Amino acid sequence: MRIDIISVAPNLLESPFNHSIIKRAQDKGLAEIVIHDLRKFGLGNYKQIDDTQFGGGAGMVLMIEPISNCIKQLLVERNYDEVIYMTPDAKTLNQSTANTLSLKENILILTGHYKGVDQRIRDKYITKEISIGDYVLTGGELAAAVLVDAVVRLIPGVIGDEQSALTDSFQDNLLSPPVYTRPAEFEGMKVPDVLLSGNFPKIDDWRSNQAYKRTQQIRPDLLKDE
Ligand code: 6GU
Repeated sequence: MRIDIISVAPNLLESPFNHSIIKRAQDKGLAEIVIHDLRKFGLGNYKQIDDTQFGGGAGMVLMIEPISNCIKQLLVERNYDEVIYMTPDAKTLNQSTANTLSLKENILILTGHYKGVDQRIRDKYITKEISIGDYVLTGGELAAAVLVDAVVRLIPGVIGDEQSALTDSFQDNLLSPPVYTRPAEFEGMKVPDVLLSGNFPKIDDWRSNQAYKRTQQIRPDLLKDE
């Protein structure tokens, strides 16, 4: 999968993609992530990329021309299955969206800043708008990093243990059950007997029950979704 990201703060995106599993995915050739600095497409000597909004009001708006020029240049090289705009005024990212995106070949992500982008960019180029939750970040970069992480880890071969991505919290709209490792007892705190029993059908049952109980307690809204 190829992921292009247009950003006004490319430095913010360096670290998240250059470590651990996402780095390994790129090293293995399973994902190619390329960041484009919008400033390079800025207008005039000052490389202007934003301006005050028509109609008045506080905050700067990302201008149409630099973004349009950047997108047009990228479209010369390839077509995109989705052109995604990261913005708080959109539907919230969930596992189902991540699953769907992980099957795509080419994705372009535009990260917003300030008051957002000129609406005409959204109208003309954007095929999907994504928020990562009901709170406001200073820019879309960290949100894009969250999206890319959630998507890339689902590409077959990225996570060693194939089972692992499939049994995540949310893959079945349930939170994960509690997990334990050695020692079996620490300062009087014991691991539930069932997990040490070797009775795997019973262990599966216990995990399902715990997952359901946890979901009911912490995220009852997930049980109502379907
Ligand atoms: Cl995608 N961008 C910004 N700036 N804030 C957010 C967000 C995105 N998602 C949640 N908050």
